[in-house]
Amino acid sequence: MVVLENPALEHLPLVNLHAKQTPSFSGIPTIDLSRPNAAALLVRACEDLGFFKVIGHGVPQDVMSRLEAAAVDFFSRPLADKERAAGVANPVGYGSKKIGPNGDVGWVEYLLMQVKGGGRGAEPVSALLKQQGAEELCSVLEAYLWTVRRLACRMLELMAEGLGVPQRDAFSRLVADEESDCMFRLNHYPPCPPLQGMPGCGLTGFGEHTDPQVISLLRSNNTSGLQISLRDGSWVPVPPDQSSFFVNVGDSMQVLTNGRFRSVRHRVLANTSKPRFSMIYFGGPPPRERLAPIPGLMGEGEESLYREFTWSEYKKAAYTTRLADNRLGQFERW
Ligand code: GA4
Repeated sequence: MVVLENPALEHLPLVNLHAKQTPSFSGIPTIDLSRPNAAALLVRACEDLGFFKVIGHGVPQDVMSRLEAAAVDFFSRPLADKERAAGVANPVGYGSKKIGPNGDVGWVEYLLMQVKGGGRGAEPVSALLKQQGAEELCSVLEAYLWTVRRLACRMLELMAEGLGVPQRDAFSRLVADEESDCMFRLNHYPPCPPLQGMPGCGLTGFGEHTDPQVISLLRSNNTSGLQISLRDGSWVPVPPDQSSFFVNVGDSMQVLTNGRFRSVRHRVLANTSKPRFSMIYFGGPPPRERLAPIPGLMGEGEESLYREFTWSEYKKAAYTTRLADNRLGQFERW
């Protein structure tokens, strides 16, 4: 079993496992992309929760399990090897427990990569990995990123259709461009030792946050831990499903839809018995792209809730914040 170096459990954030439950919550919506009603269901899920599960997605099981196996193999290497192979995260590279530059920590180790051209490669981390003998990880990454980017575009097109936006690629073009600023993250949450003398407390794997990008596509092994926050502030667990994708709306999409779609807060709790592995594709726009509500979506006299900004401005601002901060707050107009 891999144990993170220098655990220092007492310095990691805890969560109250007995927090209030929402009795009316009817579960995570599951959307079959091969069904004709997918566009309408996607829109409803993005408006209600900002989160849904996708089946009928067309990503071959083999690509998903090969990437998982390569990730398991990578994380099983000694710490110094992982740091050498990917570089120490800043922000891309290999990171252990430290998330972002502003003091956030979690019971997690990860590999964070920049994805050039909307999914055509994960340079420069992937070049480094190749030199260090992680060829299988590199080659399967390429196949995975290619299919997952296609899936992201397909869902974004369906969302535009479901919203009645005349331009089919109004959202998808943002993540499909040569210049699109996408990222990819492999996370490993080792099982954490039970917390002595602290009943009702769980250890944070990845603290609560919203994703800054347009859309995020997550796939994990069959270990629980992911939770999403509902509008009333309560947290609900997301039952794991290794053959499906979990999708969340990001801050940029909330802006593009003038608040109709909800950028959902989510977090991961460490599991006491099983390791969790997750892989997340973050579809982001080109740096110079101006983020503002899509004109075709605005009602008569409706004004933007946000002042205009570019993705590069937003990303820069995001890196000055803590994970749990409300990043869009400083861009709201009222
Ligand atoms: C959250 C979503 C993605 O994982 C990420 C994260 C990024 C990082 O880990 O470097 C950030 C975080 C994320 C939001 C606020 C800043 C930046 C850590 C952090 C404290 C890769 C992203 O794009 O934003």
